[in-house]
Amino acid sequence: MLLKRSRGWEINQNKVTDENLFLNRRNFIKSIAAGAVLAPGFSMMAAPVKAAKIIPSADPNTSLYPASRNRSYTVERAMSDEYDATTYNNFYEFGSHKSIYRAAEALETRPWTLAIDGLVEKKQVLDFDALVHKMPLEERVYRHRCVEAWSMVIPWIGIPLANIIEKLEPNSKAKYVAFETVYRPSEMPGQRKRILKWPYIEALTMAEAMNPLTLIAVGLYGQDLLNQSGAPMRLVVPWKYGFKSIKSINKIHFQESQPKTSWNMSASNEYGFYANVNPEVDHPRWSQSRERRIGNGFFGAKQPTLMFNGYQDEVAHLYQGMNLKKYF
Ligand SMILES: Nc1nc2c(c(=O)[nH]1)N[C@H]1C(S)=C(S)[C@@H](COP(=O)(O)O)O[C@H]1N2
Ligand SMILES: [Mo]
Repeated sequence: MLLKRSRGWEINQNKVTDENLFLNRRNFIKSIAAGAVLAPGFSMMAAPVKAAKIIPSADPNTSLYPASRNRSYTVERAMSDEYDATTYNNFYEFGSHKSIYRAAEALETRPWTLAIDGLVEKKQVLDFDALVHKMPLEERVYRHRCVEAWSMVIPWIGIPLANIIEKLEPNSKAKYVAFETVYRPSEMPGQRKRILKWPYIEALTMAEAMNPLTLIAVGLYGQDLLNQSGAPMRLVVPWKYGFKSIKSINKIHFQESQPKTSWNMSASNEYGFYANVNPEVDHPRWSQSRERRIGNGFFGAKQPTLMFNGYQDEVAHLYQGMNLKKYF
């Protein structure tokens, strides 16, 4: 393919507020999604080609982006390229391969509601746009590690989950919080297949949910989330394998018992409830001691996996005294 990669984040760092640059990059990705990007000069030759379609952002909250970076959360590794982060994705609702970014355009992200129920004072249905306007947004650069042993470094924009939970007032019986992705087989072709038991469900202990690292992401690379990244809101739990970071959430449920979660139900010997990144606990079918950095090429040098994905200081206390080989 003749696609030109956008430059690395570091190079563009001081252009973070350059709206045009972002819009151009974003529209570039969206026009690939619309199937309309051609090599320059190629359009004359190919007969039935659609004109490049610029799809405007579906997000009415563009004034909220970019958000200012919280410098307490930075990563010594280089930022991943936005192109990689938005074209190499896991989102099984749209297919069990990495190139789901075109298929994900079918998801209707407005209006979007978030239902809050279970053991909580303020049971309610929130409107996403109202929520995102009420809570201050911040940017945080986090490591992102998939259980498949690849990794990226991503600048998320989001709201600490604890700030949302405090407002909802869960009662003292609530020990866990579960999250659900929308169930819309008409828009999500993967949900018409039994790859997983739909809808996708993930969960955290209350202590994990309240940890300052846990984020509800509503954007990345200075803008709102694209569908493939889990628009309009997804979880980001950077010390756990990526499958815990559930996308396109429309329900949060507080409960006393440990929720049944999608990957754990499909193969509990491979995908534990905790799923903390741990170089010493291998997946039954592959080693977790090293990881492939997306953007380095398939044969690029691998790097060592970090305990709790490098967030040991922030989260190790949550698991003190636990046998991490048993509770993996
Ligand atoms: N609803 C839903 N959320 C999901 C997934 C999914 O298939 N469906 N995949 C998970 C996995 S395995 C990973 S690694 C991350 C990938 O996030 P990214 O595509 O933004 O890198 O999303 C997670 N969230
Ligand atoms: Mo993953």
